[in-house]
Amino acid sequence: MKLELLFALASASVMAQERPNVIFLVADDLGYGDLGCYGARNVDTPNADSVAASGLRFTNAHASAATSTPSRYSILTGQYPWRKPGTGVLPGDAGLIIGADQYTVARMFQDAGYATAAIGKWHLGLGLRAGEQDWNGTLDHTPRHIGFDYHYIQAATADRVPCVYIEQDTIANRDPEAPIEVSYKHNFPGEPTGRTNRDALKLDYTHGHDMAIVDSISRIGYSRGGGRALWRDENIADSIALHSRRFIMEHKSEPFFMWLCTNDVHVPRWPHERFRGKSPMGLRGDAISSFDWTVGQVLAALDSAGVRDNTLLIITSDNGPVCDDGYDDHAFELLNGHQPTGGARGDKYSNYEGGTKVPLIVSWPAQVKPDSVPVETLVSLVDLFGSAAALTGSQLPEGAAPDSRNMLDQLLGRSREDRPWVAELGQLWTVALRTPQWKFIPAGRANAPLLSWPAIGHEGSVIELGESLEPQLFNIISDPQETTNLAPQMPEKVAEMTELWNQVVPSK
Ligand code: NG6
Ligand code: CA
Repeated sequence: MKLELLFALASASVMAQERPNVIFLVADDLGYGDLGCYGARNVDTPNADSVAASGLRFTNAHASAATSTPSRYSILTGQYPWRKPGTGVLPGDAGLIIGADQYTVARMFQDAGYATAAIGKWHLGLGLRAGEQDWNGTLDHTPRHIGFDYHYIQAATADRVPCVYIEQDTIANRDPEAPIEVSYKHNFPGEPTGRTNRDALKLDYTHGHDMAIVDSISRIGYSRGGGRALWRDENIADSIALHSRRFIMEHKSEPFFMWLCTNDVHVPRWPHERFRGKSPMGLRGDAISSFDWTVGQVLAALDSAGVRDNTLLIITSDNGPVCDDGYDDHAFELLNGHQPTGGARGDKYSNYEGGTKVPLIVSWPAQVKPDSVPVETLVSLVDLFGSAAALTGSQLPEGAAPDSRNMLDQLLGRSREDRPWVAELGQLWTVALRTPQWKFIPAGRANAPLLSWPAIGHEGSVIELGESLEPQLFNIISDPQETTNLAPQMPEKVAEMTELWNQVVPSK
């Protein structure tokens, strides 16, 4: 072999080794204020805090939607959810909303030579046709078809049936004696529901969630069967951690990308006994402890695989926090001074900052110098795709990740240049715009400022959606809690923000 060729091969293999592993560790409904390093009270999160101490902690990071499905859709595809119909919160029998022809961040990593995995909460649909999945056979359109080599996932959320894990297109630990049936239209004859058997539930519901009973908790949707494949809620964090550790160990000698989504801290919150009573905040606080334990498991696996230094670990959340999300776990009553949004107005679902402002921690010991000063740069999770493409030096196909920018320098602490604006989708499909200084919520279609569920009236169940028939404008620098709508007195600013909105939000 020629000497030059040998050199070329040697340096290519050094390159291959140097490419960092990448983990997007995405919590569910974890608020900006829910981690110790972001000022949480009453709950300890030593693992997440240690990751922050080893890297960067962002204080102005935003999800592009205030609920899971649209937020996750935008991270994986680099396209805003409002550009594609059907990207709202999905039932558990929805078809996969990302087509095989859509270029995902996972596909990009795959093309760059990475092993790829999706582990944990999915909530982007499964199968080609909604409601027609062959749950007991092989699913025909899954994460495997959109760029993930491996998956071990919950179809939707823990509060939606089917309550089983899907691994490589089939139900994990499938019970041939107990095939599972799923319906979002009707109950199966003779099956108890939350409505009919409310007294038997170990966790009562406050709204919705009164259908199929699995593990003594009633859910959204109906199902029957499942047998030993059904999960037990208290073991979900363990199952997800186990499979992510395994994936890390199996791929320690090649670059890998892991889309690791915890079930914590989404409802129903039913963490393992060993987390119980860890915080005076009840089940929601204990679910935060459980989330932090998962972070610790990932760190331990990276350490024992010897790859921690060269792993880019990004910890964030899909949307803002909520206390009462349909189960009677007293999350609101037990806050004891803790502020899940870190003091921002609104919660999950909201166009106010509480809906989409998220924690964002970036650690890559080999390349990112730790900084104890928080990073205030305005960033959006929609840019993880474009930034990851820059990291791997990938050329994206025409039209891929249309809304995603390369913000790698910002994410690695090499630039403090703000994104000029970030866009945030609320529950009622209104898109708000944030610039470094201003927050603009255009006039909505309805005067529905509050999301309050029938038959419950306690304070913690009322969510401000931020929707109004009038435009709203806030000076985020001087009024971070969005208390004073400046729109009536600043028509020129409103016109300027409206013009920007018209340029960047509607589909082209
Ligand atoms: C809502 C559910 C809520 C939660 C949410 C999705 C009711 C009454 N509420 O419809 O409990 O599941 O959908 O949350 O059913 S997300 O984090 O996955 O977007
Ligand atoms: Ca969520």
